Amino acid sequence: MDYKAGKYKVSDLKLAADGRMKIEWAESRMPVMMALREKYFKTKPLKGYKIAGCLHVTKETAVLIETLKIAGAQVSWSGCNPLSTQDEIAAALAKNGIEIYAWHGQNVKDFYWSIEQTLRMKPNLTLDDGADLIFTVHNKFPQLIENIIGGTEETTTGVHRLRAMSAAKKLLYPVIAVNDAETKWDFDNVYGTGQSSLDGILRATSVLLAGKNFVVAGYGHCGKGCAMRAAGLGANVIVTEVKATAALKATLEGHTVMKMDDAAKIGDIFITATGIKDVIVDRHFRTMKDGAIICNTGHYDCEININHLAAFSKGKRTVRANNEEYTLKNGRKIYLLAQGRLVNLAAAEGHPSEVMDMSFANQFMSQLRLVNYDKKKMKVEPQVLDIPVEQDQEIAQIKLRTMGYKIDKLTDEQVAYMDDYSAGT
Ligand code: 9W4
Repeated sequence: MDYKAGKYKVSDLKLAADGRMKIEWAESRMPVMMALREKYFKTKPLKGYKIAGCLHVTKETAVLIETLKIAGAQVSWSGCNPLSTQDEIAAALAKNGIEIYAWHGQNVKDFYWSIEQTLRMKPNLTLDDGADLIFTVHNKFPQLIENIIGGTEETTTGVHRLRAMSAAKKLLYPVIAVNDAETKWDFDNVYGTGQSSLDGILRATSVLLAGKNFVVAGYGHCGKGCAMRAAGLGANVIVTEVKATAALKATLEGHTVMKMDDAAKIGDIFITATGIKDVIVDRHFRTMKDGAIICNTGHYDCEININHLAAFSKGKRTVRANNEEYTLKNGRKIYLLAQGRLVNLAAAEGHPSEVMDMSFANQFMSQLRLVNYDKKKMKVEPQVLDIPVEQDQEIAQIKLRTMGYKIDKLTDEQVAYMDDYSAGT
């Protein structure tokens, strides 16, 4: 462990060169973040502001951290999940003078110790993924709140908890719900999870998808993304659902819909994306074909009942990274990927950098918005704030521009026509 009090605690500073190369790769795929650097590196609108962040230490997060720094902020950082920190990234950030406390495989005590270190700078802003930093401030260091102008929150779960806290009048500073930006959740879930889940399956198995029966459990945004990409690679997509409207959408997208009891008998590859437990259970394992591959991309690892699988097995061995072969009591073999955990994170690299580009542009612009309120001496009540529609449009516009696309604009006459209520049809 490399530790310098008040500066960093990371696994191994010698990993910094490798981490820097990965960060540069992410930079080359994150044009919106690069455009924000270009726009703000001279004026440094965040100068004089201290940001404590608690978010997965990945190559994309490194791009966010260094963009905040380039725009003038003083930053201190910890990871928001004990298993998500990439040690080479943490090393590269520490080497670049970022205050960071994060290493892979932290225990709960290390985890909160790291968060507390980031608060020693007495931040003016917090940046969260899961709201642990906000909770730590409120529960353990309420004296810091007088210095804090606001915070931002990245995830659905975090935003949900903060809304509950706000309703109970327990939230003591304003927090922007970055998760609810259209350029965040709509793209993360469909295109990010869609591609990275297929990526995880391929890395763990290297199977041909064309011609296979690919069963997607759940047709929410993530399921839709997985189904779309599997179909693109030539698989026959079968969707299982409990919600009639979602199932109907799946059929109109060209997929087959059936009950899991029926899909279990014919599926070659199964992916769960429901957010519900016990989607694949004992009676399904009993009817599955020899060689079936099963995995999960939902947030919790209870969608596939692994206890049932183990109970119906007579043996198990690891055949490849993130791929365990279960030999069933009926003689057939089933392959479980990433132990039923999120296959896109455990067997691949999560959302591609191009997708994180937009999520983190929302983070950056939300931090800047809070700073601008402060500069204008605007008093914002403690509450969960939405992302303005203009911010979504601006981020989408920059993304399109960097991709080389131009779009049309309504003329004044067209706007007047749309708003005209004087004449009927
Ligand atoms: N990563 C994660 C969490 C747990 C975990 C034991 C070895 C989420 C969003 C972003 O949760 C995240 N457990 C692992 S690997 C692993 C990884 N194990 C379990 O066996 C493996 C996580 C956001 N994100 C992207 O999606 C891409 N860049 C990002 O910043 C990152 C990580």
